[in-house]
Amino acid sequence: MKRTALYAGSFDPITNGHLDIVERAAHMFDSITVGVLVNNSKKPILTLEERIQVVREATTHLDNVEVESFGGLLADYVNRKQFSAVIRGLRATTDFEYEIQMAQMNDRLYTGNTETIFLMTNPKYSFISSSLIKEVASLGGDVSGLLPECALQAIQRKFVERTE
Ligand code: COD
Repeated sequence: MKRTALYAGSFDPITNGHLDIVERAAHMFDSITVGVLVNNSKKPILTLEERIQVVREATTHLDNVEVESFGGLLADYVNRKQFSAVIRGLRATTDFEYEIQMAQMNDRLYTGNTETIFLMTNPKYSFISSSLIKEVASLGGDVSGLLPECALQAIQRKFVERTE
């Protein structure tokens, strides 16, 4: 049986921390689907299409990674596609508290044998978050090296559009 995994998130934008998790998960599974959340209460700066496009561009070097969008309950999407696992990244104990709640709630909702797998962040990416990158970039700070080049360009375009 093929081992398939979902890595879901807002990816607004994808960062090098996210990408590191995708690359490591790609070694562990036959295929990884990066699921980009459609309805986002976090009010994303990038449109859904832009987030998908940027994730696709950032993962072109990975043969077994595909990118899709999903809306509604993550568990419904997982049950429909029958993923073997859902991958999550852990940066700190604060992530853990939120993540374990989500994992346990989802576990009640999964109809198959899907497992949630946590990968610890690479220490060099542990301080990176999409929201901090956006805050620093919006105030003119240098965030290069923290996210893929295509993602950097996408958010920089947004900030330029906003000031025009
Ligand atoms: N290093 C390692 N991992 C990282 C880093 C980093 N620097 N930054 C982020 N990550 C990890 C996160 O911990 C997370 O696992 C993943 O990458 C994605 O991160 P985000 O921030 O882009 O995405 P989230 O956490 O906002 O995504 C949340 C979901 C989309 C999974 C969640 O909102 C969801 O499931 N929504 C659907 C509705 C639903 O089912 N709700 C009920 C949940 S029980």
